[in-house]
Amino acid sequence: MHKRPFLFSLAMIVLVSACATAPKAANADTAPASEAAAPQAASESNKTSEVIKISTNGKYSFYVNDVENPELTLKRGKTYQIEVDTPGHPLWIKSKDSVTTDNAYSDGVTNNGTYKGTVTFAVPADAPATLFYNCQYHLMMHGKVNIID
Ligand SMILES: [Cu+2]
Repeated sequence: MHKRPFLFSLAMIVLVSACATAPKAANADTAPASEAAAPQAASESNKTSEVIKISTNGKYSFYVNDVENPELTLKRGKTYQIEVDTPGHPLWIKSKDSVTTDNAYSDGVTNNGTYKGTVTFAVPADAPATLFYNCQYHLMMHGKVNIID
């Protein structure tokens, strides 16, 4: 007697799941051609979040995609997961290009000052046009952060 209700429930779950995913698939099939043909770059920049990986490559510089101390351009209203792997070089988002923990920019920033982990930066609508990323100890490990709309 106990087995049948269980199997029935299982069947219902499968049925409900199938129904829930069906409309999505149908929409994808009927998406307008213009939308389907949207350039890859445009859809990338329109995402609400993005991952940025920062390392040191064992040197006294920060690297993003193998570029040394690059200028970063971030958008207001977008959230960035900055994956930091820079042992010995705590990374800070700052309002002023500087060493130590001074001038940390904290609006929308979680885990600022890490060297191993993720600094999350949800760029506020009122963020200034220019910020910086800095090593806590070495001034030559730094870069400019351009904030755009
Ligand atoms: Cu450093």
